Amino acid sequence: NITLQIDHHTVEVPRGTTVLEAARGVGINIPSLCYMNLKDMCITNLPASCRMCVVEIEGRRNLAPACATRCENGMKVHTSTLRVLNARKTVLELILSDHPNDCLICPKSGNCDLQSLAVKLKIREIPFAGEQSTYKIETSPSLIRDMNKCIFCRRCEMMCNEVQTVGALGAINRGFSAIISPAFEQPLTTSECTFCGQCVAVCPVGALTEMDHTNRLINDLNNPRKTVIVQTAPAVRAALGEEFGLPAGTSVTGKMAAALRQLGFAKVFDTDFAADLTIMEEGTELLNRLTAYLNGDKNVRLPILTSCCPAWVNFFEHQFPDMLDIPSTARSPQQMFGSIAKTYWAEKMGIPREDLIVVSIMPCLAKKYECGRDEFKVNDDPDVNYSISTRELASLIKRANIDFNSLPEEDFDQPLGESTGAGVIFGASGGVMEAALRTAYELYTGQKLEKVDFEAVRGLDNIKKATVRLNGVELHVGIAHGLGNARKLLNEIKEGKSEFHAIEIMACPGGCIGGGGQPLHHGNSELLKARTHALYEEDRNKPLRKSHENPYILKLYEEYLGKPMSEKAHHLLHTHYFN
Ligand code: HC0
Ligand code: SF4
Repeated sequence: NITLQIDHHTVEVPRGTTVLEAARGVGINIPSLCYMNLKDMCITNLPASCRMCVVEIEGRRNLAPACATRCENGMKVHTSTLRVLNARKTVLELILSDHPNDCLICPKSGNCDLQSLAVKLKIREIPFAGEQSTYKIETSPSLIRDMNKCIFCRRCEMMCNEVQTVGALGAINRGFSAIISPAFEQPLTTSECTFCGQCVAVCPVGALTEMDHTNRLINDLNNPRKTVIVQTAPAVRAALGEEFGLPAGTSVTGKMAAALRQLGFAKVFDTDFAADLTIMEEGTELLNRLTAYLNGDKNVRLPILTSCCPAWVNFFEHQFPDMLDIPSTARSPQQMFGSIAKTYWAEKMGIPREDLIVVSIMPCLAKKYECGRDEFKVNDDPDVNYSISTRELASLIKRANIDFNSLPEEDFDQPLGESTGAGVIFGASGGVMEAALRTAYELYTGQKLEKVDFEAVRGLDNIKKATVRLNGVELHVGIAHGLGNARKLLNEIKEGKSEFHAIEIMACPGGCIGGGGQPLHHGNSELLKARTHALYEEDRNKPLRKSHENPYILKLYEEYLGKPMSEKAHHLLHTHYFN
């Protein structure tokens, strides 16, 4: 270990620790814009480009960036001398000299690191008046890209290239013209972008934000001719509370349902219901493929890959076009919900399709894009009209003057609001696989599964593995979160080296709980762990924890779909892939 002095603290840290981390460890929050550290995933952004974290080290002539300076024995560091404060102020003034001054109407206002620093350092004028960038603002189904606001921290680039290995964003041009952009300055829509939104999740300013649908929703909720219903994704309940000052990991399922009712939705339903439905379809597909494989059918492709994450679907369609027959054909729970709501439920209620609006609340930005895919429309009417993010929901609740924290706990409406614990854990990496295992085990063996917790598939390890015995058969499953990890598993399949029968993939770190539409995670893995914990707690407390025990799912099959993978189920709940 190394001992050093930081301001008035004597600090002992392991060798290799940076001054920034050592200081934060004792509560000295040295400001930074570009630095990011996803410890559990071994990812750090260390371009040392913003220079906000400079400190004075005794015996050194120049100020040093704390994020890129390793601690040394006996080092004496000062983090807030006059020289340091003046340097930080100048750096910030320089950044602001080429930044639009429109905080009042910026989508990131109130949640912007640059704005907070300007407040903290008491910036009252911007002395370096000069040329300003004038880039066109680019919109896509999921993201808005405003390069006038980019401060070149390169966090987005790191997420897109290192974590996701998508490579849609990179630095181009030089000097004043340098920007972060898809290659050849093409729009995101024609690039390799998957709309995972991880670049948005780490952008410290308003350069990358979500496509906002809140005004559209307010209009629809106030249209007397429309019935507007809502579904909420599993991961939203584990993070929404953060927007109202509740500690990370507070589950706000009941308050969320109450808030949605107050906002004016005619019915408050749950995507978790459709997650249970997904397990019925995907689980059956897995067992069918496995049985055929065990019977020596040479045409059957294993492993089967989950297909509920739209950024992941986008990724394999773009990057592995020769493997489109491996993923499950099951639609995502979001889309299964829309499909069932606009057929089974609408028919039951006597609501004409054109008068029904289905909105989803998602932790995800790719879900916005998924709603618009042509396969999920009937006569040009989307099964899910549009999706709003956890952050957008929080802003709506605030706009409607709802005191979220004092709301009562309310239940979802039935029948599309009933779910088991298996549906809840979909929101965390490993959850879809665990849910599938709970059902596949019982359907395959005909025996009751006593221990429903599959600990091996949980957590933030990059790639997780488990082996489950189904009678005499050993089922090998793998789980990856983050598209870079997914790529590794895909390459193994391509090379014929995959050891798995089934693989779950979610595009975002930690699964949907770390989605691009959640309160920004900024690469903080403790936050992801707390949210994950909230979902497993909710699962543990549910009376039913296996998808095939959901009484309303059983009723849906009985009254409408027949059995899993039936012709009707195929038509309403399955899809195909394109490149
Ligand atoms: Fe997810 Fe989903 S679990 S992708 O992460 O499967 O967004 O939360 O809603 O559709 O259920 C996101 C979360 C969902 C879907 C579900 C799946
Ligand atoms: Fe890259 Fe995802 Fe951002 Fe697209 S949304 S640019 S894939 S990080």
